[in-house]
Amino acid sequence: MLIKNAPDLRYSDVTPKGLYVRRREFLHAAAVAAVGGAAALAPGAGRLRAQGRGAKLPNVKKSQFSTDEKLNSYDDITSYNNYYEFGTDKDDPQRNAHRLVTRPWTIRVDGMVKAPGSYDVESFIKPYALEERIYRLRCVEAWSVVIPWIGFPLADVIKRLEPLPSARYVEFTTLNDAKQMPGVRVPVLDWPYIEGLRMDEAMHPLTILSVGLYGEVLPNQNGAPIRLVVPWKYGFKSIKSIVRIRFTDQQPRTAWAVSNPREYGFFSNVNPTVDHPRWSQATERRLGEFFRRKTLMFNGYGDQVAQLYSGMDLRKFY
Ligand SMILES: Nc1nc2c(c(=O)[nH]1)N[C@H]1C(S)=C(S)[C@@H](COP(=O)(O)O)O[C@H]1N2
Ligand SMILES: [Mo]
Repeated sequence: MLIKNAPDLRYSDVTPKGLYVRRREFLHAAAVAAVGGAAALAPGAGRLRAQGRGAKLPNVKKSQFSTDEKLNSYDDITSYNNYYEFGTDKDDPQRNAHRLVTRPWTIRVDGMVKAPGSYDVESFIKPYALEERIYRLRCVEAWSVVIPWIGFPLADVIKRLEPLPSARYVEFTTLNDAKQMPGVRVPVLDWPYIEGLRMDEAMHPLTILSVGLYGEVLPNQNGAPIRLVVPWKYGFKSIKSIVRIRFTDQQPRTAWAVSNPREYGFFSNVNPTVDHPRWSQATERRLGEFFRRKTLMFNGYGDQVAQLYSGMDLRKFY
């Protein structure tokens, strides 16, 4: 039996939650490092989190659009990330994203829209009721995760902003600040990170802007304070830490398609029958699982979204 110190207080009674969670992880990480070997390299294996967990988000409704698949753990979702502004290794975002200052945060809305202007993120999100949306996310690199996002439909935002009838696409831009984001000093992409959707894709009820996950404010490594989530497309369409939303009649020049047009198209719908030039897209590894799974057309959301692409050759428009 453990001999307790007097007074009989647990560490958690006297320490802010963020600190003791980190201390526990530090002890766990130290133990894993001492054991060494493969365990230390497994995704999410007790790596140090850059930050404590976020503030709880109140009044979150459940959604009929959620999958009932097993969720990935908070640790998987926040320690194995792609966010190249903070480095290209999967654990760079969780180590570096604490440098991002997410309040105050301004979102510029411009282009073909009735209500252009700059909005503080707090007032930008205020009109919308928060929902939990449990979605699969399929990275183009053939791994996937199930994430309990919190957010609201992008369609509601677009209706409120009132794009002009001439607007056919929405373009999104991520912050580009070398002082906070060490990765943008490296020319892996033509910064800033830009993504875009056709207007009907942006208005689809599955498309959301997310401000949280697992009941809490979005961790920086997952794209705080606000990011896009488009569950039937490869993960790179789901752009993080948005500072600009632009309505346009031209197809946006998205960062990945500009950097390598042969490998990354504008549409980027999950499609197990169209391989990436350097690897197969037929199967994927769900984080935390050993055996590979078959990748599903439109990431399993075909019943809801296939009609958006009727008559389009999805080999040509990849
Ligand atoms: N600004 C920005 N957004 C981004 C990325 C990025 O590097 N920069 N990576 C994308 C990729 S490739 C994926 S798979 C998802 C990963 O989201 P997650 O880390 O929240 O799981 O974010 C996407 N959004
Ligand atoms: Mo990705």
